[in-house]
Amino acid sequence: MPVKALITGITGQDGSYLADFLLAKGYEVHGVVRRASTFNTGRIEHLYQDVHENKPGLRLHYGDLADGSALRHVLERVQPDEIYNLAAQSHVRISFDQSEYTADIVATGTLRLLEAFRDYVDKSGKAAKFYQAGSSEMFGAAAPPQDENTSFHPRSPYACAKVAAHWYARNMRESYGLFVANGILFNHESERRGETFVTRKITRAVGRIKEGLQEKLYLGNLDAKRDWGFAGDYVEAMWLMLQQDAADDYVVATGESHSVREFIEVAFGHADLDWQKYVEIDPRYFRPSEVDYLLGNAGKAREKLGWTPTVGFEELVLRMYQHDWGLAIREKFLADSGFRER
Ligand code: NAP
Ligand code: F7E
Repeated sequence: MPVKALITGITGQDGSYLADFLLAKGYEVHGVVRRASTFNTGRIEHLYQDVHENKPGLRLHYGDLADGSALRHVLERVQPDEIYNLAAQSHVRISFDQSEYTADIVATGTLRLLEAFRDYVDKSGKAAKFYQAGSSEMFGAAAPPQDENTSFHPRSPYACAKVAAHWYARNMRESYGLFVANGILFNHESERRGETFVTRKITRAVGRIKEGLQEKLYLGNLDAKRDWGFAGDYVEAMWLMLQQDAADDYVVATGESHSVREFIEVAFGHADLDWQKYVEIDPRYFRPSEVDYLLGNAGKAREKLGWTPTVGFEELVLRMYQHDWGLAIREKFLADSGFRER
């Protein structure tokens, strides 16, 4: 019998890489997807198989972290061995505009799923395991380098909600002895990153500017520093956390930090463009309170999980730029052929 995993947030960046990773290991993967009026499954399209033609390794179920009874139904139906809670309103800037919603999904939504998990383990008698997607944003204003012993000082509604979710998860472990692991992941990026996060916004713009499809790139604070890794590496750390004998909390990071300005310089450098001619500051992208400097110490993950990142900063930027330049070339071809407006 294959091991069964249930992933919330499977249509997101991390969910899609985790699904790739688990399917390659022979897992039966189940994902929770939200109903939307447009397709939201683009990142997992390559994994889709028609249920009528095949016995697919990947199966999708409608659900939402706002809907506790739907989550319970999915758990009962799927009977998973491992649950990865990746679903979230994950945009920090937007969490200032939608703070109650962010709290409902990120904090209370996690609690809903944890409570459903508790009852599911109780009824099924399965030694199922739970991964909670925590974030370096929880450290916020805490001085770098940050590790598992650093105190949280969240700086946004998103980060406050992630701190609550972290403690709900930890409390579930301490109260009931359930296997609940918290990952505290620093920023991780890829060519599947949402296009409003700063790295992808930059690499998309560089490709489009190079192809003459865009003239300017408007950004906010260029001085913020982040410890950026590759998402494909980070989903392996999630899985490793659930393969241990006991549940614990782990920081996952590269141990290298760069400013937004440095990211811009490297990305525009690949296109042989002078970034100063194209980048403009638009205060609308400033945050009411900023996280200035994140730099993770993943010593515990290295020692206990045997995890190390394989993609460094320069390679990450190059990978994203090359992908997005390719997208821009296609976009230009369609525009020049009259199939699409510039
Ligand atoms: P993402 O690309 O924004 O994906 C978020 C996922 O959550 C999407 O599948 C989204 O569905 C789903 N979702 C949003 N609201 C939901 C709801 N109410 N009910 C059910 N599903 C919902 O985020 P990501 O970068 O993959 O990150 C995965 C997780 O790790 C998130 O919890 C994030 O907060 C956390 N995290 C991310 C990073 C990072 O650097 N990427 C670092 C630390 C922690 P739709 O596709 O329908 O929108
Ligand atoms: O911002 C600055 C911005 O939105 C990075 C999420 O995955 O990682 C992510 O959160 C920095 C910030 O990511 C723009 O002010 C400048 O200092 O790409 P970001 P984030 O806020 O670090 C953590 C670990 C998560 O958990 C989150 O879910 O870049 N910045 N100009 C900008 N940021 C954006 N988005 N857009 C700009 O125009």
